[in-house]
Amino acid sequence: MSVDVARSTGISVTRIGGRIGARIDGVRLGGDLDADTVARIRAALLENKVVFFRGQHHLDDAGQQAFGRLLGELTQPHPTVRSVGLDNILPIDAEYGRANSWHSDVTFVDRIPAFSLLRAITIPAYGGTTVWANTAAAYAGLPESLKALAEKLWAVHTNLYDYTRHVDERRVGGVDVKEQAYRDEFRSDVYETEHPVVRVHPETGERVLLLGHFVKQLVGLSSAESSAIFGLLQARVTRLENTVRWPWQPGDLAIWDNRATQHYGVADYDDQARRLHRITVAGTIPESVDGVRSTARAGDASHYSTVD
Ligand SMILES: O=C(O)CCC(=O)C(=O)O
Ligand SMILES: [Fe+2]
Repeated sequence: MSVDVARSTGISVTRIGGRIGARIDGVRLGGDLDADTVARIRAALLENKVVFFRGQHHLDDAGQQAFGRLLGELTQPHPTVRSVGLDNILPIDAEYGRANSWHSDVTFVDRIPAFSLLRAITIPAYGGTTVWANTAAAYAGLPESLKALAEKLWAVHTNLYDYTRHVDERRVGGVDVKEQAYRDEFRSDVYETEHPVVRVHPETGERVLLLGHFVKQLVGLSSAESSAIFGLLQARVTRLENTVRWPWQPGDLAIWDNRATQHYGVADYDDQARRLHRITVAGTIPESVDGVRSTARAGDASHYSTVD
């Protein structure tokens, strides 16, 4: 475990996993943080892929957004889900659905968000943790043969794909009305984007695997071939050694580098209430190792976030 105390700001960064995850202490988050502290948080985030802050009870939606803007321009809450949004906030509420499948956020558009900031509001008495996986470490750990294969592959990501496969087991045979309305809205506009399976991270230069549950098919392969190769590479991402799990408390804030991680909300809290508020910082359009950019095949995400 490494503890690194910054001279000027007094914040400390403590690793909590071998490949991903750090807790940051000694900082009160808000829109008024000095540039040095923001730079240290950003550096810790890029290095550890997900960082956690405890005890940020003073933060409200406005404070979360003001802090988020120090990391970059915020996106709209979501490309299609608007009715539940407050300003730039997307509520993540057990009432609407459960994100219990591995994904990076919003990969079905061309401009994948750079960072997601999730703040705990109502947390169940047991269960409801979230797990993150490091997609840069997953790439780095591949044998040369699989790196070479992955670098040549492209994948079609869509918001239509597979969403219904992840029905909460309690509701098999009938999806609850609120949840169905949320899903219908989620799919109200169809987005389809071709992304490279290996992306060059725009800030760190690392190569990362860009996969997750919005992938529909690998370009030029049959469905059977796509699922076999997707399964092989995705399993490298989600290996337990490659992950960190966070037990939420009210007042926690997590920030992840959405370009270098996937995450999974563990749906093991029965009927208890659970609510968190998410904002996302705008990102750029991915580039392959050959410098070829992702292409939108359907849907225009220009209202969601601007790209340079
Ligand atoms: O509910 C969770 O733990 C994860 C939710 C999620 O996928 C997100 O906030 O992007
Ligand atoms: Fe997510």
